[in-house]
Amino acid sequence: MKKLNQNLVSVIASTLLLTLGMVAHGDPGAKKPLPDALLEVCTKLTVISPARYALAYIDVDADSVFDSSVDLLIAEITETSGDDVLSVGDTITTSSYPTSMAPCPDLGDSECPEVGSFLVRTVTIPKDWVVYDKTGADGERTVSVAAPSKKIEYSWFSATGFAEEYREDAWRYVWDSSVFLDNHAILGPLDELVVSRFSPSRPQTEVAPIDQASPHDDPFLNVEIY
Ligand SMILES: [Ca+2]
Ligand SMILES: [Ca+2]
Repeated sequence: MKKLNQNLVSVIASTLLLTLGMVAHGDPGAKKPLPDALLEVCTKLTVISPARYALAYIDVDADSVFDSSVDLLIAEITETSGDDVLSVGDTITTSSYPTSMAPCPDLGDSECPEVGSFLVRTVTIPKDWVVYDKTGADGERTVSVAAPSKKIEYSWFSATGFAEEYREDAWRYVWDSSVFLDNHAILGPLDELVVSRFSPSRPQTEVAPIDQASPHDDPFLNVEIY
């Protein structure tokens, strides 16, 4: 995450220097006085994406790289609290989810018919929630965000040496969980997909549990922790 923030600072610095440099050298395209130039810089800063701490997505073109113009966001956490570390006040954003293990039959084509939509798309992590980012002995990274007593929990698990998983759980009278899991190293190689309409992001479509034995890194789910 530090690397990502350093990149952000680098972009900000470059933009600032470029704009001020144009003003200082009387560039004919930069006739605005300095305050307007600074305003222009501030406008540019607002469109730079905030740092991202965890990401789950459907890799529509199966290239293992998240491109928001092609791939489909499942869920992410981004920096919105202003402290540049994963913390309360950051934002969970959810969007789409796979309803089958092969939601995009024509890879490379952005058509991806077997997807559902979450109804609750944005959560600013409240002050009394617990946030953690840990690395297990097996190298697996986990980012998890939970309400008190874990009555609501969102979790991202990275792939290294274990499973790749995004899940969200809610406790009312029973556990209502939506689970997207690719390549469980101990149980499998096993992929699992189950969607409950009462998990925290309120998926529009329920999906009964689907399992498949697959040793591959399948594109219905990719998880990155930064
Ligand atoms: Ca991709
Ligand atoms: Ca933060």
